[in-house]
Amino acid sequence: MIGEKLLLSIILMSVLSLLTLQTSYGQHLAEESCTVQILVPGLKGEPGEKGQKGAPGRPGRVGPPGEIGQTGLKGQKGIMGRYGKVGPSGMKGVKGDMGDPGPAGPNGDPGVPCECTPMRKMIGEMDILVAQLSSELKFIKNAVAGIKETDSKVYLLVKEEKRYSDAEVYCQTRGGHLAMPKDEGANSAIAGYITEAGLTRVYIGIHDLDREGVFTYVDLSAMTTFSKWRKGEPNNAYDDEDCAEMVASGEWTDVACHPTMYFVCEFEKDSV
Ligand SMILES: [Ca+2]
Ligand SMILES: [Ca+2]
Repeated sequence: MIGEKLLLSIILMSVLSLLTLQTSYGQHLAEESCTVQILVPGLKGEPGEKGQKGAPGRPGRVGPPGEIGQTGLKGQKGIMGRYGKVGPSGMKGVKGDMGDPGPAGPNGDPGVPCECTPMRKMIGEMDILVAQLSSELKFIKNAVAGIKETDSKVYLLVKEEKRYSDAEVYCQTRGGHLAMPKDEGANSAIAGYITEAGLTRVYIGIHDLDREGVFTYVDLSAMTTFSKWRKGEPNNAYDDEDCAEMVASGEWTDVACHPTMYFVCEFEKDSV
C-alpha cells in the first residue's frame, strides 16, 4: 500500500513539472516569432557511398571461462631430472664378522748383527748342563732299577753301549770304575746281574793295554790271587784283544777295546 502511494505521488509530480516547462517554452516562442526564420527540414537525400572500412574496434570484454575440456592423452616420459642433494648420514651399522686371514707377508730385511757371542756361550754351557743332567737321570733310573752289591762294593749295570775307554770315563765321572771282580763273591754278583738282565756279555775293568799279555785292573792294581778266564783265554786274537768282557756264566774273555757294548761300574760303598 505504501509503495503504490509513493508511485502515484511521483507520477503526479512529473506531470506538473512537464506542464510548467511547456508554459515557459510557449512564452519564449511568442517573444521571438517576429525576428527569427522558421527552419523546416528538407527531403531525405540519396544514400551516400559506402564508407571506408573503419579502424578495428576495441577488444571486447573477456568472456566467461569455458567448460573444462576432455582429459588429454598421456604425455611422453620426460628426461631424467637432476640429482637431488645428498641426504644426511645414516646410523652406524653393526660390526661385521672377522674376515679370513690374509696371505703371509714377504720376509723382512735381515736384522743387525748383535753381540751374541756371550749369549751363545751361555746357551752352549746350558746345553752341556742339560746333557749332564739327562745322563745323571739315566744313571739314577738304572740305579733305582736295581743295584747289585757285596759287603764293600756296589755294582751298576749301565745299559748304554760304549767303547771300553768311554765306559771307564762314564764310571769315573760318577766316582767309580769299570767293575773289577777280585774274588768269587764279587764275580758271582756281577755274573748274576748280567744273567738277570738277559745279557750275554759286558765290559769289565780288566786290560793289558800297558803291556801285552800282562792284564791288570783298570785302576792299575795287579791281578794277584783271583782270575776267571774262560778256557783258552786270554788269547789276544788277531793281535787285537787288550780289553776284557764277562759273559753270563761269569767267565772272562779278552776282546778288542773298540766295539761298543753294555758295561758294569763299581763304587766303593763308603763313597756312595
Ligand atoms: Ca792283548
Ligand atoms: Ca780272546
